[in-house]
Amino acid sequence: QQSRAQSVAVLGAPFSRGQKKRGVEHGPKVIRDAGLIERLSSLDYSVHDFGDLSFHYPEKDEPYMDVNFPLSVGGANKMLAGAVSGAVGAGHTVVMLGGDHSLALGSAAGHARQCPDLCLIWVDAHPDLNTPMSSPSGNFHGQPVTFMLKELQGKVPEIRGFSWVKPFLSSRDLVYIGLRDVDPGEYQIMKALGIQYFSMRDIDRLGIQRVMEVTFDHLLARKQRPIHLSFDIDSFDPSLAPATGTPVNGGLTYREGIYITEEIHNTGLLSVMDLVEVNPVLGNSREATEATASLAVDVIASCLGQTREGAHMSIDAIPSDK
Ligand code: NNH
Ligand code: MN
Ligand code: MN
Ligand code: MN
Repeated sequence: QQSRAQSVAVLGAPFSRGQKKRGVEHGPKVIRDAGLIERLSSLDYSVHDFGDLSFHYPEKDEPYMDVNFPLSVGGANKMLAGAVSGAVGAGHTVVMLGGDHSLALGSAAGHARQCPDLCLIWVDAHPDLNTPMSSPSGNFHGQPVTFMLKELQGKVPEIRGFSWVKPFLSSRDLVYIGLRDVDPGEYQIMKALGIQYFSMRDIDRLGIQRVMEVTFDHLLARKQRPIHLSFDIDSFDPSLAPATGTPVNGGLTYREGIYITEEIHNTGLLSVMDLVEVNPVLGNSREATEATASLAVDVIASCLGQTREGAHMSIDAIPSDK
């Protein structure tokens, strides 16, 4: 049942206009500098590093309702969608390095072009389910899921830069894990659509093992399908991932985070993953930044089969002195 794809494509998306803090555009660089490519190569994948996309920005990009930089965000995501779709189509398992979480829209939309039956696991302190009317911040990184959901079609305004976006996901094909900072408009949508979610409180009650079991029952019991994992580093406790834009206390432990990713790997169905919101400028020290980047590498490696038991290593024979 381990249908391991032999090749991984790494795609950097140095984009930060989905929020207001500078620095998150350096995420791809610091995650690479923390040894990502070497780690993936050691897991017997052939690793194709596609480098970083280069985005161009319109000179004038006025806010539209509660969406800042609509043309930049729409354009970057459109370009990313093409790149992800191409890489999945070429047979790669894709690792998208953000950048801020607005990029999940393009990443998942591109994935859906190749795999219309994908399901989405969103690991985050936040559901990123605000609308251009409900966003408290005007930051699109708090809104990308809204634009994916078929049930919300017609409920969100048309925005310049977003005409290419067609909702592609049913709310029943989405599970949230790690939530602990939910805005009123987001809560309303989660409840109205009956979205399956596991808040940090749910993880406290059920344990992470049960959470993953119910997650896969919910998404995969009816049929096996490709998984899109969108992993926001702020799902972790800020003591582990300090270098991020909107840290929230009481997050995932290291072991909970790694258990989530190990279980996702074990399904054999991971097709595309996003690792977003690593912002090296926001670590209080070099150590804090490096710890966050190195955590990101651990998450990605674990998604791709690194185990805590050594089972990912291949050995020919027990060394002997003969
Ligand atoms: N919910 C807030 C907003 O809409 C914060 C979102 N920030 C995130 N999301 N980092 O994952 O702006
Ligand atoms: Mn997020
Ligand atoms: Mn978040
Ligand atoms: Mn494996």
